[in-house]
Amino acid sequence: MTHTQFPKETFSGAFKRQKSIFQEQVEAGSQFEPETGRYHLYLSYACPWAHRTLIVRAIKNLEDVISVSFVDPIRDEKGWRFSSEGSPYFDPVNGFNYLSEAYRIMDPNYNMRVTVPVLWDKYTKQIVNNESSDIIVMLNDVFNDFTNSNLDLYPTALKSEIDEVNDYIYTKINNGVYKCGFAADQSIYDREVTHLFGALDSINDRLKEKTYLVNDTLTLADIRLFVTLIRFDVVYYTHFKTSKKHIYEYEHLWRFTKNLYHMKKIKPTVKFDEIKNHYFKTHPHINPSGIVPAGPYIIPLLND
Ligand SMILES: N[C@@H](CCC(=O)N[C@@H](CS)C(=O)NCC(=O)O)C(=O)O
Repeated sequence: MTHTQFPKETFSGAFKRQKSIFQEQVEAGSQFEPETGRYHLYLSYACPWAHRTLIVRAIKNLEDVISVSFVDPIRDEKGWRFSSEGSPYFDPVNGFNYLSEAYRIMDPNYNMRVTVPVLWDKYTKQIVNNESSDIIVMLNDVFNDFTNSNLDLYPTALKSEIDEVNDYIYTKINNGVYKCGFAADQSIYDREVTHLFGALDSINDRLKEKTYLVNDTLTLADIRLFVTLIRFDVVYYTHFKTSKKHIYEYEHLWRFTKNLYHMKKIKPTVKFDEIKNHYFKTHPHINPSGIVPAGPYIIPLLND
């Protein structure tokens, strides 16, 4: 059984996400100085964790400071791959064929999962960090000398509340959908789907009289929630069997999703074709035919 057939983490029946192991920081005075043109993000448009970093880079106007490239949305038995020059999935930095080559530069015996996002240092040719929750904080905090944006998505005064909301949303929603989708028995699925919809109900209530999750200002917490909600109806509802309700049936979650989706810098980061192709074609243990469903036709609903 290869790693794309059945995630290693699921053998106990319950999905456990692997801890990221490259967690260096870009920081003034460290070996990774904040600089323009030095860092690159390896991403997938399909992946919610990578999507967080793409959104923060865009809304902080860091497009000319940090370069990006994308892996092919279909992961094969060797993992995330790139294509040849001219393809949208070409690696312009290192010319890698597989993202695993970056990980093996760090450790020739690396045998854990090869994940996106990866923050790569073009100067020293190494991975700085492969944990999205670290990368989005760095993008918010340490490149401010190189951008005209004064947006602060993680203000000091709100940090503890943002962290608290993030923990809840990560465990119950961001990772909660995977726990439903990769549950290997009915009782685990039943438990996880109950937790997931309990959390969606409660976040829907939290947003009742608010536009954003914390202090009614856009923060990292909103972006972390958005990347799961925007994938929910098109993929998770069927593929991960999170089918008690659509997000468009939740008044406040849907308003929140539409609001973020329509932001000028966020909309171009959402690629539904890539999202659908990736999930439905990359997890043969839960979708052996690899057939990608036609609907739902979400864009008209988002535009409503
Ligand atoms: N902790 C990581 C998780 C990243 C992650 O799980 N990425 C998935 C794609 S959505 C991946 O690359 N999976 C590859 C695999 O499991 O083989 C983060 O948040 O950055």
